[in-house]
Amino acid sequence: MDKQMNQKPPMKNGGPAKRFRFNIYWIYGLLLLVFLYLQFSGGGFGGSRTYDATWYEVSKMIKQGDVSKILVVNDAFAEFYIKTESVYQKPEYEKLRNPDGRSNNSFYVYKFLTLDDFQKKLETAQWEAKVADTVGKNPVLKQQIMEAPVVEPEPVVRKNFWDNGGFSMLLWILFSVLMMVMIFRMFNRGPMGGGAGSVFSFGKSKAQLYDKDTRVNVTFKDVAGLDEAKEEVMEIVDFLKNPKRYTSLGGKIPKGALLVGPPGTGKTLLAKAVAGEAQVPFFSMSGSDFVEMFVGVGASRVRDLFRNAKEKAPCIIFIDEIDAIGRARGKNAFTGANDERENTLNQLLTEMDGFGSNSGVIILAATNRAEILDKALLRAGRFDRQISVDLPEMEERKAIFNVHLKPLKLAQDVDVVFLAKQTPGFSGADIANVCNEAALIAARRNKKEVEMKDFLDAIDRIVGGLERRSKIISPQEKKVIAYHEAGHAAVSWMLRYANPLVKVTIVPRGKSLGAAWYLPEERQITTVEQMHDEMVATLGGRASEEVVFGRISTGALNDLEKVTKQAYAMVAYFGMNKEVGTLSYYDSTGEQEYTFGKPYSEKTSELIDKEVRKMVDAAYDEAKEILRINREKLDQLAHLLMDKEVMFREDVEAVFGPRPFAEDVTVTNAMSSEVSSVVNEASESPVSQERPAKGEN
Ligand code: NHX
Ligand code: ZN
Repeated sequence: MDKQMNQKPPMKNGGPAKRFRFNIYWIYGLLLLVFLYLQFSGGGFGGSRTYDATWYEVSKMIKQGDVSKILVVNDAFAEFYIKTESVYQKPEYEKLRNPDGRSNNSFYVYKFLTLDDFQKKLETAQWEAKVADTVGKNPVLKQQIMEAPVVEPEPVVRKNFWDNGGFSMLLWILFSVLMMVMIFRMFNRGPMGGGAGSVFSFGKSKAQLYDKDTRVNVTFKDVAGLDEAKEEVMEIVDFLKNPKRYTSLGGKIPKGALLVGPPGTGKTLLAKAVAGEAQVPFFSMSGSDFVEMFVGVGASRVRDLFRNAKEKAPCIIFIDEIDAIGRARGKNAFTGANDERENTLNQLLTEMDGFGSNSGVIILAATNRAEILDKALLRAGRFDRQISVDLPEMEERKAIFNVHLKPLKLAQDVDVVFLAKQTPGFSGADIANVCNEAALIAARRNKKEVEMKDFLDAIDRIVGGLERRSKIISPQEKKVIAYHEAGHAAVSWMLRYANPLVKVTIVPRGKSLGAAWYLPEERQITTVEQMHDEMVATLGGRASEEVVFGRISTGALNDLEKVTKQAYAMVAYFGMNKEVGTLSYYDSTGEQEYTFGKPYSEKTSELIDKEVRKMVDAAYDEAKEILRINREKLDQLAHLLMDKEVMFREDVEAVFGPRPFAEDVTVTNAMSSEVSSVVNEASESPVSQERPAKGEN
């Protein structure tokens, strides 16, 4: 179903041609040969078994006429073979029988002291047997019996594998096989069987090649959303298709472009679409494929990759997760492993400079953190274009949903627009996951079609984790949980800038025991008021516990963590605190993170702590105040929750009445002029902490 994420390579085509390939099966074959050799050299494996026998036992077999053959091996011991019919008729030979019920290749071994002695004993026994047989027989029969041939011992010379140093030879073979296995294991990291996985191409690039035979069949039509990125990338396609147009004016074709964006937003898909549109060969590999524990391997893989690419030019090289090799050099220089990565990076830089810019090889690379890449990679002439691939917005999500919904059997009630609205912050991969999960949920419920409810449950599951209804929660705890969540709901309902509530649940899910779900407004900037109200709403849970029970719990851990971080960011990063001032201690370069301590003095540090504390205290007091004023409504909500476990926006509305400022919130969504006016308002008004209620607890 999933064009965006799971493009499987149509075919693997790592190295040049299929030549003699060494793999683990050769070793198995070798072992089998050794085994067969042992089998036929009389090493004593296989179906035939031998049993040591005393003279008493052997002579009894002779006297009973059961012996079919006697072999005297190397003048050292004798092998007594028993007639097959005796083996299967007489119980004393049971152990010689084979499961097939017919054959009989096992025998008794009698070890004698001297050959002479053995022959004498044998003759005596055979004579005794005849004599015994003749007892009570008529003379003719007696004569016949006495003259009948006896089983003559046949001398055989057998070179014994074990006695001729066979054991040490076997050890030696085993040892060398083991060594070979170990060596090939070391060389054979990565997928077996592919040309690139074999010993002979160690140090060759592991890039997957998509060319004429295995053409990439992704085009821009398959890429939903990402309109700006597509436009940028379209230019690259044009470079590859009509290089003349650009070079004739003296321009140079760019060497590379960097696709930057959070995971799952479709960077790889976009790169594939470029190759698909341009109809050129496409080399794809991951940055981590270059990294190997052996020295020089990464660099030689880079060299090999570029050599292959130049042969196929014009073409595209795509390096996924380039941060694996492109991280800034010279950091954490204490580990030796770093050097290898630096070599690889240096080689990559050299190669990018090395080929003429008109040779028609364009390098696309993807990363989710451009800022940690080495500056040398980003300078002009290398990855000088950065194409940002962002999380999809409403309309784009709608388009992505449409792509992924196509293969599903949908019920009438599925509303793409609603789904897109309910999934802010989801990436393309997340949306693909939602669609798939919805189909699985519907299948589990034995439905013929995927319904809207399945989609909503899938979204819940992806956001909040698995439901854990089996978790045992005492009535006491349930009450606390219900009041905690009802607190969130009540406080957020009464706050002008808090995010609109979607639902509240006290069904344990993932790691949390309950949750209030909001629909975050999709906005680019956040005002002080919005941050403040969000903090108050987040503290509503703990505030409710305190107001209702006078006793607080550990359950607010996540809430407090979030609030503390937010307050800290407001004070130290966004310059939103009067005392600390319009300063930002944020460091977007990420360079001096470990070298220096905090970029402010001890005094400022104390001030920041104090102001953060003040801010959170004020928000907490505000939350408690709201709850005290609306105590009955809070009780109603909590009891509703304890009854139903889940509560929706409408239920809260039924208790509280329509949200006081609802219309203000929805307006800011659409028009950008509206948003900017809100910002102006924000910057004029003082940091809003002069709200009331520093009261009794
Ligand atoms: C726990 N989790 O881990 C339980 C399962 C207040 C109803 N003990 O704010 O789930 O209580 O609005 C060690 C000690 C997490 C580890 C205490 C990890 C506490 C979520 C917090 C709902 N919804 N909180 C919320 C929640 C919790 C937590 C801890 C811990 C609850 C609350 C976690
Ligand atoms: Zn909470």
